[in-house]
Amino acid sequence: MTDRIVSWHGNPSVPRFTPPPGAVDAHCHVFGPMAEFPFSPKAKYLPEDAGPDMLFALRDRLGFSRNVIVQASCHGTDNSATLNAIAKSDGKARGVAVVDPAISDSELEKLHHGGMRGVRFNFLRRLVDDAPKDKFLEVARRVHPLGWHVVVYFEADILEEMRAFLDAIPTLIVIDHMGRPDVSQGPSGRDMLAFRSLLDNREDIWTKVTCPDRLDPQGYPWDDFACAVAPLVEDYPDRVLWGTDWPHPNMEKAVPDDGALVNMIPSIAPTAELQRKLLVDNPLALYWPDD
Ligand code: 0GY
Repeated sequence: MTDRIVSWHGNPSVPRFTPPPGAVDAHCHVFGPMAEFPFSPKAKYLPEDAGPDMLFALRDRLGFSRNVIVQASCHGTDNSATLNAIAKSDGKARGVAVVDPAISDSELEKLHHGGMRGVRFNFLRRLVDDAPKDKFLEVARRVHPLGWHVVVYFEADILEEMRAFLDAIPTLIVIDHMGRPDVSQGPSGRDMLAFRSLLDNREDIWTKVTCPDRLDPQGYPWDDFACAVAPLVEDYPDRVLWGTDWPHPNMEKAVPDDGALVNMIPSIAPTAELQRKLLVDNPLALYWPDD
């Protein structure tokens, strides 16, 4: 790993679709700046800086009001870069942390005061060296009293082996990118049906209907994604979140235009009511419940 990579669009378009007032980009990250917040020695990719000023400029350009910043794997379990971005946001950002299972209670409290409201468990082998389910469960039990939820990132090929683990989590669960289904199978394909069965098993499993650029091999305009995902939003309108995924880690070979990502929101949430739930009501309930 030598060259630092750029995985985001240099000049994203201003979207034609206007998000409703108060819209939240509920899945995005910051990278560095490295001079202040070095990357983890275990990082699997080494990005250029994509710090809070860039993120907030994008938020405004896209017509959003707030961000949920998810600690990216390249920063390991040192949440300083994410906390720094939250602190600079004037209350317009909250976060999801990644923690060492040995973290102390007082460190967890500090993360809470810094704006963290969830913890992420990442099961992607290309991103992390290990994903110890027993230790993750212990973390989930410990963050429960803080009112946090757990964000779980896994791919469709391990969905079956995730069931018992998910069942044992005591908090609300948010699954990243719908567990990465093969959207070309369509809305009733094997992957989507298996994913729906998770949602049907527990009312407190939510998901992010995100990343057409990652999930649709046909590419822009991501029609397979829209076709597979719109019925999910319609059937589970109170349990879905949306985000840009900026700065699109590992997407340097197929960088999406963030404006185009926003333009496709009506393809998965066609009514004003669905859009309000997806972009405003649901993320506020999870990340700003006191507002
Ligand atoms: C995402 C997806 C990816 C990366 C990360 O933390 C990360 O590095 O989440 C990925 O490469 O699939 O949600 O940003």
